Amino acid sequence: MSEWYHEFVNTNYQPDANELLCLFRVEPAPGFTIEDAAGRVASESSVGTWTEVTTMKSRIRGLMAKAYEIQGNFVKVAYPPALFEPNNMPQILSSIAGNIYGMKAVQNLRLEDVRWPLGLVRSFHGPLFGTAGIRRIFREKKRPLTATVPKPKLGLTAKEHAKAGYEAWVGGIDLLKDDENLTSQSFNKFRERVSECFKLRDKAEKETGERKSYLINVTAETDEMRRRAKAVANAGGEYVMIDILTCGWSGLQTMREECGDLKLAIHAHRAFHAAFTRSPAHGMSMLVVSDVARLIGVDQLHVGTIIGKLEGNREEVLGLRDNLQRARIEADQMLLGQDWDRIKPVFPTCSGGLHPGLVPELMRLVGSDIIIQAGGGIWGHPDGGEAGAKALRQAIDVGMSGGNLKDYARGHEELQRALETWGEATFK
Ligand code: CAP
Ligand code: MG
Repeated sequence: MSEWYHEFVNTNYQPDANELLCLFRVEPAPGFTIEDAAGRVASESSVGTWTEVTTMKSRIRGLMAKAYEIQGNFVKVAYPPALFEPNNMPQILSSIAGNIYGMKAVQNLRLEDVRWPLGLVRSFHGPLFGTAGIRRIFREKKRPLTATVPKPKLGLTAKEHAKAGYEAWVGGIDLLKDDENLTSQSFNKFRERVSECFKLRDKAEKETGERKSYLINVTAETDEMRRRAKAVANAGGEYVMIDILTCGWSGLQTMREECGDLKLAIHAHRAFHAAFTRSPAHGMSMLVVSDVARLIGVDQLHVGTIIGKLEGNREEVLGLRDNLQRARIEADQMLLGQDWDRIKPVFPTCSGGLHPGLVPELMRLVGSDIIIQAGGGIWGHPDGGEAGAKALRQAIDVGMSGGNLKDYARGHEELQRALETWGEATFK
């Protein structure tokens, strides 16, 4: 019995629109050609294994994936749709992002992009609200929405957390946000945090006349997440926040169902992504993560800042923004293209090391149809959180008008103090 991996390579093959396509960056291990590696990737991610088997049937040949294009280290593979169970993301990823990463024949392997056929796209919900629905909640059509995470990340009590939220809300912030590692620890219990924060949220709304909300982190065991989401809905909340990668795609699919029933928006935090998205040689691109999150149906997702404290260059951040917001992605050398059909846009969230001195530049680079999250950039303000919040809104005013930060700061004390503390920056 010989290996049959090469039967999964056919560079004359023309995939059809119903097939799922993957773009892989493949680095063969010593002793293997790119064709060897490409055949193994297509085989082991569809129906094959290391040897021919007597149980093979001619009809199953129709399910074989095909490596149909090899350019340098880039390999495109086409997958017949019957390989996949509609609306079952873990199954799909166990195929196209499963065992293949561990094969000896590849030194490194990275899934760069996926084109999802309409049959699969229509089996997923997509976002419940999406960008437009979220903007309707806040009755805010143009400017970036704002969010803040009270810092330090952990240790504040529920009362202290709520008080910080109140200061930020009356200072002009739209969204209070929990940190990715704050759930229901002894010093800040979830249900106490719900009652304390929504009480002060209602007070801040009355005083400011603006809609205010809270990205409360419900990350936990799945049934507990559902119970926590119910508690948020009962308290009049509009959102839950979920650490989508540490929870896993099954948990997220369950929560999309639950939030659909409860009419709650989902803010997706991507903690853990850099463990497999950062290496350009091995893992999965954040672009594919954003596909999966949009299909399952989060309303907001972190995309990076280009100019903040966390990695993510201009090309990546703008690529994520476009992939989340556009109805259609055109194919090019590194993109397979995507028709997002009726799947709503996801609100890109820029977060990580942001402060007022960076905001106009961030908006020049990424635009204003974003959510801007600043934690340290508000709670590090020398005059406290409310002043920090005001400084952030003032910086956004500069970004919207295209004005000059220093000039505007002369008439705005909070911004002036922020610039004295952190300065301003431009992207070269
Ligand atoms: C930002 C943050 C966010 C990161 C997530 C933090 O705090 O709360 O979790 O932005 O990264 O814990 O670092 P600061 P990303 O505003 O104080 O920096 O947005 O890249 O997913
Ligand atoms: Mg955080």
